[in-house]
Formats: sequence, C-alpha cells, structure tokens
Amino acid sequence: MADEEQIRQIIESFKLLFDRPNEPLITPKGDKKALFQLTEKLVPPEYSNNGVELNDRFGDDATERIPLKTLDRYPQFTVASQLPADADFSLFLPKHQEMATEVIDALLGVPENQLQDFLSTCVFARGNLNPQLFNYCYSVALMHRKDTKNVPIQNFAETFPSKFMDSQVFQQARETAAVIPQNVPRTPIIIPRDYTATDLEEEHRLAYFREDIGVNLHHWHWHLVYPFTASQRAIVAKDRRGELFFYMHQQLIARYNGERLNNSLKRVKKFSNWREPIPEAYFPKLDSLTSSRGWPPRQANMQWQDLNRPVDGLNVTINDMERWRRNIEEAISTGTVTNADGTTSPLDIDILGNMLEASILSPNRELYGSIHNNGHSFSAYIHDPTHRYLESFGVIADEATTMRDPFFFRWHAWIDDICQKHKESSYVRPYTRSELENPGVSVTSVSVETQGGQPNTLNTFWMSSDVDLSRGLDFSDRGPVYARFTHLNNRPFRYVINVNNTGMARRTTVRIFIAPKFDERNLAWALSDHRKMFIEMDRFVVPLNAGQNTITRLSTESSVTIPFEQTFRDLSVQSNDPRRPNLAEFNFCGCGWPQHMLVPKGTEAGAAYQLFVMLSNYDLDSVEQPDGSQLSCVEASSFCGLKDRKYPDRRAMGFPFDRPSSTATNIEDFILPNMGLQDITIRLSNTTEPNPRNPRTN
Ligand code: CUO
Repeated sequence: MADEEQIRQIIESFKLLFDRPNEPLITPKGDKKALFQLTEKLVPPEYSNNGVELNDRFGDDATERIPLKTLDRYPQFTVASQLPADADFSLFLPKHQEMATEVIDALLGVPENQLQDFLSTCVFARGNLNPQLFNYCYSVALMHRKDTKNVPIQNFAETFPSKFMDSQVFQQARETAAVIPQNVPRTPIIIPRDYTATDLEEEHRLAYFREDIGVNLHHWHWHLVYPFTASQRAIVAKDRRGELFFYMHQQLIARYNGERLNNSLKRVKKFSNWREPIPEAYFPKLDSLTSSRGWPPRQANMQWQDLNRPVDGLNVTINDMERWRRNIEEAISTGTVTNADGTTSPLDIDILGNMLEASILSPNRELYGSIHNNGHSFSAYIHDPTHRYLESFGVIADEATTMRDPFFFRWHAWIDDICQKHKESSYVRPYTRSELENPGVSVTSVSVETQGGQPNTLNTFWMSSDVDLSRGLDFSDRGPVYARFTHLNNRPFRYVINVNNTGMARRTTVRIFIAPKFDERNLAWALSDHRKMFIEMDRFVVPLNAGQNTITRLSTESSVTIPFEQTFRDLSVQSNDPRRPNLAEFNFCGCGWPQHMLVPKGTEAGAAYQLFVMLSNYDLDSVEQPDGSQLSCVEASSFCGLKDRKYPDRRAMGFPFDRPSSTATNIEDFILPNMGLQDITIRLSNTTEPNPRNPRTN
C-alpha cells in the first residue's frame, strides 16, 4: 500500500513540473505550495551561488516538501543547453530539432520504473533547459514512457497562455493577482473578440476560427502525439502517420474553406509560386512570456527569401525548395519513389506525407528534402531571413500559434494540393462499385434533429468561457486568475438514419460528412471539387439487424472531437471526475478536434449544406488489432488514431471522398443504396451566452 501511496505522490510531483514554466523550481509549486528540495546539482546554473539556500528558505512557506534522489550521473545536454532560457522554441528549426532529440533521448534513457531517478533527471533538465524546450520534451517523454503514462499532460493554454491570447491580458492578470486576495472572487479579464484586426481586412472574418484557443490546442497536441523526429524510430513510426499528417491537415483546409464560404470569401488560394509576394499580412498581438518580446508581425506583400541563419541551423534557398518540389512531383507523376539506397518503391499517401513533412520516415531526405517544415520557416523568417536584426520567428513557426496566421492555410492548401495530385494520378485508381457498395443494405432516410429546433437544421451561437491563467502566470501571487474569451459553439443534435438490411445481421461502419451545397458563386459543385469540401463529422461501427434498423447517434459522441472539458479542463478538477478517461488516453486523445468547433459557423440567414451518410461494408473496413484488445480512445480516433494500436479503419483516410470518382460528376450521382444525402441548414444565432461551467459569472 505504501508503494501505491508513494507512486501517487510521485505522480503529483511530475504534474508540478508543468507549473509556472518560467519560474525556477527554487520556489514552491502548485496550489498547495509544494517545494522540491533541490541539491546543488539541481539548482539552475544562474542560481549556483545561493540556489540551495533560497530553496531552503522557501521551505518555511511550503506545505509539503518533495525530496529528490541524488543521482550518480546527470545528462549532458551538450546541444540543448545552448538554447537561451529566454529564446522561443520551434520544432521546425533543425537546430531546435537536434536539441529536442537530445533531451528526449535522455529522458527516455532513464530505465522504466525508476521513477525517482526519472524525477531527478527531469528536475535537472527543467533547471538547465529553456522552458519551452523542456515542456515539449517532457510532454513527449511522459506520453511515450510506460511508467509515466498516467501523468496528465497539462493544458498547454494554461501553461503558456501567452501563445493563445492577447498580450494585454497579462498586465491585467498580474494586477489582479497582486491586488485581489485569493479568497475574494476575481472578476475574469475579458479578451475582446476582435483584437488582431478590423473588418477593413477581409481575412479578419475568419479570426474566430484561426485564433480559436481550442483549434490551436488541437494542432499543438496533434504534433505532440505525432513527432516527426526522434532517435527512437518507434516514437515517429506510428501506424499510417504520414497519411494522418495528410488527412488531419486536409480536413483543416476543408473546414477552413467551408468557413470562408460562410463568410462570403472564396476558397483559400494555395501558395504555389514561391517567388511571389504574399498579400496577407498578420499582426498577432501576442507577447512571449518566455522572451518578453512580442511575436514579429508580417507586413503585406512580403516575399520569401533565402534563409541563412546559422543560429537556427538554417541554410536553405528557394532553389532548394524548388528542386525538392520537382523531385516530389516526379515521384507523383511516375508513381515511384527513389529510396536513399537507390532502390525504388511505389508511392503511396503514407510515404508522400512523410516525404513532404518531412519526417525521419521520409524515404530519401537528400532527394525530397524537407519542404513542409522549411515552408513554415521561410514564412516565419520573412522579416529577418539572415538574422541581421536578431529577430525571432513569426507565429507560423510554432505549432501552438501557427494556425492564427492566414498564410498557414495558403501554405497547407499547397501541401494538400500536392497530396491531391497523387490521389488524382493514374497510380491511384478510383473506387470500384464493389468497394463503395454494401450489398443488401439500403439507407431509406437520414436526418439531423436538434431538441426543440427545426428539422434538419444545425444551430450555432457564440459562447464566452473562462480559462485559468494562474499556472502560466510566472512570478505573481497564486490563486486562479481567469481570462474570458468568446468562441463559436453548437447546440447538441443527433443523427437519425433509417436502414433496411435484406441480408443477415452484421456490422457496418457509419461514415458521416457534411459540405456546403454550393460553391462561392452559388452554383452546384462539380464532384471533383466538392469531394474536397466534405468534412468528417463522425465515424463509428454499429451492428445491423436483419430488416429495418434505426440508428441514432449524438453529436457529442463524435469520433472526430473531444469534449470541451477535455480541451480546456483544469487538471486539478479532472482528477476528481469519475467519468474521466484513463489518463494515458486523455493525453493521447487530447489531439481530437474541439467539440465546440464541430459544426461550421453557418450564417444568420441559414447556410445550405448537405449531409452525407454512408454505411460501408465492414468486411472491407475492419482492422485486426495486434493483440485483439478492446479499442480505447475511440472518441478522437479520426484525427488521433489509437494509442499503441493500428488506425481503426482499413480504408484510406477520408474514404470515400479521398479519391476522384470515375463515373459521378456530382454528389447526387455518387449516391448508392447504402448512402444517404440530405439537405440541411446551418443557422447562426448571433448572440453570446455565458458558459454554464464558468467558475464565477460576473
Ligand atoms: Cu501542422 Cu504545417 O503541419 O503545421
């Protein structure tokens, strides 16, 4: 029993390493003021004179002391310690990747089940490394070590709130923390809805999507679960990760394009001529609490320039990019990849995703380069390509902030287009009827229902929710300090699908998508474009009885999303929730799409959408899991996959819309008996409601 109690305590200690990332561990951590007892070796170098003494003095104030094991050996961090404590960190930079690899190796190198050793190693790492670098490597290590998978990874928006909201909030937050005692209710600080631009800038119509905290958390978390580099290959080589890189980002573009149409804008224009000026400007209005500097903006009409920044390990030209691009285009047009050893293999979407990104699984980094990551860097250093002004990168180089920038979508629209060229090539054949149909199964009707609402109508509205900044509010008094932000939300609804099964009882996969009914000119779509606009709403397996069946499914059960509480939840609250998922799943599935963004905004007048439902042949869908165990984390499996398992659907991601059709020219022609199509309306109620979960509504 003592052992269990010890393990519980040590897990609590691991959680505290996330707290107040810019503050050294010399001071107490967490709401309960727990103090790590530092030895000389464990105090940060800049406190080497007096760190132990200071740490000891804080002991008078602490409610709990955490003893730390003294180790014979601590990691070296030869490369990683070169990143100054006040620098920003980006995985897109080769130098930073090298640093992260070194740290992750060291953290994973501590033998499993030596938790005291691991804790001391992490405390040492936290004291000696840049806080953002530490946070990333520590999160990856917790997620991939078997003995720490029950340590919850802290909500990144709480740890590094400055990456998610207007910098003006923080001065007010410090004032609140200093002036208002913890036992007096603190009024939330309001984050205005329109703080990055005005309506003079038409791109600003999409700010609610690009700057959504949950959307950015999703993207950060996805890349945390799917790193593209590590010296332990298994961390990167997750089942179909290259294809998932394509699919998750394809869905981001499809969702973004749908939102653009709802805001009377055309689909995003892919960035394909890399020498042309970029008309989209972006002024992020974020400060970094790590560097105490603002994130650099991008003026309108700037251009990519060759990058030569030795400090970041970056020396890459637009010519390099164009050469890699030609090689990738050739791989697509010949359907063949040349591997690093000179052999060839057939190209598939999984390889293409890894080639483009490029992850360490890329078959030939020399030939195909690193286009996607460098594209982020070219855009992020547009203002200082040679480090002449000692400037850091723009928001587009940080996975937690990149989606705020309109140019992110132009860049990823190009990445997506390259993947679509492969899907449209003669090496990927269109689906045959037998792959699409499900003999004996016919869908007789599909609909969506909202309680008390009109039939086949989805309802969206605005909501104001509170997020606690105190865990990321370094060097200030404790107690929660809330910021209140406004975000899109949707009323829960359900799908009702009537099916006639003339065959035997069996299973089927239900695949649900929606797309705008008309294009930007208000004309019906050609299927070749329409298929790229369908966003996945849900995918699940159900038993079908012989005869009539009615399948109902709640929108809150979607396998694309995670609940609002999981996107935002304060982890101290979470540990008391009996319905909480097992924590390893919580960490892994955190990359799901936020529930509050499941339904596109629509319009006040009502936007015309089409609901598409397919009941596919389960014999072609099912996946043998290696140990036959029950699936876990199904709630977010569409974008996250399953932890330590195969992706739970044998079909290509995005099926049946991932490939062009050889026969149908519009969606109506595409429909087979096992599919259903229904016109629906998405109506926005342009009012803001307070979130009933807000701790205090003032
Ligand atoms: Cu997710 Cu470009 O890959 O940001």
